[in-house]
Amino acid sequence: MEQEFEDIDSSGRWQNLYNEIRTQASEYPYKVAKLPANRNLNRYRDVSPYDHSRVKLENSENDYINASLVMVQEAQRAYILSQGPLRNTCGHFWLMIWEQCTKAVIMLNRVIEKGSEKCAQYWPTGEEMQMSFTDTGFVVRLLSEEDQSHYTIRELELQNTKTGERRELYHFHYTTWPDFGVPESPASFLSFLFNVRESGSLDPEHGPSVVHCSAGIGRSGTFALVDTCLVLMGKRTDPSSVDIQKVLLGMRDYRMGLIQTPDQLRFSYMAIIEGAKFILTGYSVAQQNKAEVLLTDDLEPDLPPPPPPPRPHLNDSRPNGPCLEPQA
Ligand code: PTR
Ligand code: PTR
Ligand code: PTR
Repeated sequence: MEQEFEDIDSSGRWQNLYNEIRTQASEYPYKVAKLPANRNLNRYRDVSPYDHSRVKLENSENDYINASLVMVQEAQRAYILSQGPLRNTCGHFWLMIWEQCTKAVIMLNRVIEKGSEKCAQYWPTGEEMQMSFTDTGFVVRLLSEEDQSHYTIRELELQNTKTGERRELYHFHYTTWPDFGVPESPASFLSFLFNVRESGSLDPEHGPSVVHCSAGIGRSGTFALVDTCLVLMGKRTDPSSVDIQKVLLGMRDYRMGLIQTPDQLRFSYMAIIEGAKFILTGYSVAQQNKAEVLLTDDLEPDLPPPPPPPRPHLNDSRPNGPCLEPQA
């Protein structure tokens, strides 16, 4: 994989490779997204969820939300990739999170980018400021907030006012990734990803995590691709058999436009290559967090050769709990 990366770099083929992926990607109908009734529920005219993989709201007059369930069977991963909520869809967004038994929201954009609103402010910014979404009956509170240099981790409480139940969930917010751009370094991104993984939110005993940016395709696609490829490399006896382009094409069957620039594709390769060095040597998360230090300082960490530890196989079924039957 490293050799492949070097070759593409030295021959300047990222644009070609990206174009190939775009032409090879299949297209599917997205009729529901285009119904007149749903017009004001989409942030961008040209980014729609396919009908076959869209997430449906269950307890709502209109079941439409601009979000797609992206599944990679072999990795036992499922993510909901979503547009950044609009002001008039925040209630729908929380309803989806509740119904899907989501444990973490992974946000990769800022509310304001280049001077305009790229996503509604859908969570409270202070512990004293709860937010109510009366259309769907949810109340959200901020329980804690921890700032890192490139991201912020929050704990939120989501209350369903119709049943009185409350759940806690994580808000992992990467704050330094420009749209149509890439994170500052693989290390800062990997530190973020390892934190998300360590929370257990991506594991199959929870519903799918919700990953969003502004359109829910460029940055969100990059995040999902890197995570999935790292899972696959950890599972296979031959990690080098993981074909990044093939994995991306597979994910594009579930949501259009995943990864929006040749440089985001190049960054995905870098993050997968660097991430694999940590995953395959079975480093603990504490050590993985040092990735940031090690890699930012441009020191090649002196790692032992990678004997892939047998990763525990995650259960297919979720244990009994308040979220018994999330959408498969
Ligand atoms: N792909 C975009 C287009 O063709 O419209 C290009 C684009 C780039 C759009 C940046 C928006 C961008 O962000 P902003 O609207 O904040 O300038
Ligand atoms: N039509 C919009 C544009 O090109 O600007 C759609 C769009 C916006 C697509 C943002 C991708 C975007 O990036 P991301 O998915 O990372 O928010
Ligand atoms: N902002 C994007 C654009 O207009 O270029 C929106 C977009 C959506 C672009 C999907 C491309 C998409 O699919 P693909 O990358 O496969 O062409």
